[in-house]
Amino acid sequence: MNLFQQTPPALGNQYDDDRVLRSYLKRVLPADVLSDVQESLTEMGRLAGGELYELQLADRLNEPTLTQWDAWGNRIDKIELTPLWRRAERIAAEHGVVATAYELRHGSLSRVHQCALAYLLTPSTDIYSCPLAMTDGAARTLLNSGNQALIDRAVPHLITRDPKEFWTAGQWMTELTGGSDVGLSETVAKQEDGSNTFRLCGRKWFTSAIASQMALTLARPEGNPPGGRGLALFYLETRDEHGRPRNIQINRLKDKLGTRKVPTAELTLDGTPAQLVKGSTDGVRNIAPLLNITRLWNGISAVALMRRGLALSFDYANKRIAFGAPLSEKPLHVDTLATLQAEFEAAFQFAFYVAELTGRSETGEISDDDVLLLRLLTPIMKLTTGKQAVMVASEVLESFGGAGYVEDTGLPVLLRDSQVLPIWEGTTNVLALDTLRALRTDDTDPSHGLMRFDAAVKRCLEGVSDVRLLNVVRSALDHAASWLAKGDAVEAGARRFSLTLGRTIELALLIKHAQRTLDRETMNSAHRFASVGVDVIF
Ligand code: MFK
Repeated sequence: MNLFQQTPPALGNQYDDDRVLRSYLKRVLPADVLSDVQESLTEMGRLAGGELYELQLADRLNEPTLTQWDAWGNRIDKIELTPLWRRAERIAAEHGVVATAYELRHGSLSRVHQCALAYLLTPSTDIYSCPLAMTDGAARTLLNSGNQALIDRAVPHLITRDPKEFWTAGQWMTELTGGSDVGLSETVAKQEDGSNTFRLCGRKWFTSAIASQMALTLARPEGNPPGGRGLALFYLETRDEHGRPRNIQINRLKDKLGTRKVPTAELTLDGTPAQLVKGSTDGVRNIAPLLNITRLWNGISAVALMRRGLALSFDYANKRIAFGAPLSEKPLHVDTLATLQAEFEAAFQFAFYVAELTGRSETGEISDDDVLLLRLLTPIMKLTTGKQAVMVASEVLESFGGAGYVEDTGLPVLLRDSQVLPIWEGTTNVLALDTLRALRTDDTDPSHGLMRFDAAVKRCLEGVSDVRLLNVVRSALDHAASWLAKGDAVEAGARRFSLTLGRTIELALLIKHAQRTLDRETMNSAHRFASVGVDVIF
């Protein structure tokens, strides 16, 4: 009997095949820099589309495990990672997926190079980007803190390329009292007599990637006032020289919808030794550099997952015959994918623009105005791309029909993993409120912050003559300004306002890219994105 067999979707070299990434890097990197980084990206693209993708499919049913007790009744709280994550850790270290941003081989553009590596690695590792993001954020936070002893102790481990020396870092903020309202944290820090060491006591409720060697966390030194200002930022190492937890109990691993390779845990800190990172107050403000780096990673992960889904879907469309022709020849299917592609390209330009600004802020090649712009764009980018990733992942699954709903195709995980992106590192609503706060960072009048945003958008449009596209952007900007000026129900509308800003700057960046590269496909995506619409205020 000759039964029909469907050829499954396949991946090639994920760098070579990515028109959007290659065209973007060609525009922003000087030719000598591009030629210098090309080899590392080709290699990462090869791993992502080859060895790692195969391992990912084979590792599909494996999950991290927690063993709390040994055979003799000793509490050990041992975490075992899956083979995919063990491989990912080694590759990440050797290929400098954190290190590249700190080696500064190409100045501020090193951040762009690093984000390109992360973008290629992420979708084949079931969110190994989580520990890498926190590691990167911890390195940045420690370096910004000026605490030389902790910098000397930890940063070399966080930014090394040697897998034997490489540490990852945790970011322990969330407690039962709140993942968003961190100022309610109940963990107490007691100073040991006559020493700089504190002992932390409390419960951390949602601590991602618990296999890390160190963590940055918040706790309230005894006698400090309530709220975020009364918290302090602490550094701790999770295990002693024998590998035993340092007065930390791992109560259980979370049973989550997605990110199931990430060992996310509930912890009890029972006298955990820790050191102050920077002062004994203002913990929320002091941990903010970490938040901003992980929010950048969130956006890069969002575009990376969108790209993975679309790479598989476009490939499948050439292989799947329905109603007499491949899906790639069916106008409705092609139109559907083109709309998703436009969302992805718009999100891509935004996430990498924030990477550019982040790089410039780290090397000091940035104006005061752009520092404030970066502060504003980071939450907007994170919230906008997170929503786009979920929508695109859902549509990608649908583009496969029933196969997209079946676990052993490896497709459903794309949707489950994307769903975390609008949740962790600040939900859409919390970041919408942060957007309002960031508009006021240098001034009590938020319209001044919005004028800075307007100026950034208009810079993208210099030399653009397409009246239709210009009108879409201008009308969204005008609507945002008039809505903000009205001043009523600002909090209730903050999500729609922030998403409008996000989609508007995405369109402007897409137009800029099309204009500078004269790339017809990008211009088509810009028109399609504009047609879908950027203004969601009402
Ligand atoms: C795929 C890769 C993704 C990475 C994966 C990582 C694993 C994920 C594990 C987690 O989910 S960890 C938990 C993540 N949690 C959050 O992101 C918290 C969400 N909540 C917020 O962001 C709230 O807005 C916040 C906790 C910051 C509000 O707290 P408060 O106590 O009301 O703070 P407040 O008064 O707004 O701000 C205190 C100071 O910090 C202010 O400065 P000043 O003291 O000078 O006035 C703020 O301006 C400053 N600040 C707050 N957010 C900032 C910031 N500064 C710079 N950047 C920011 N983002």
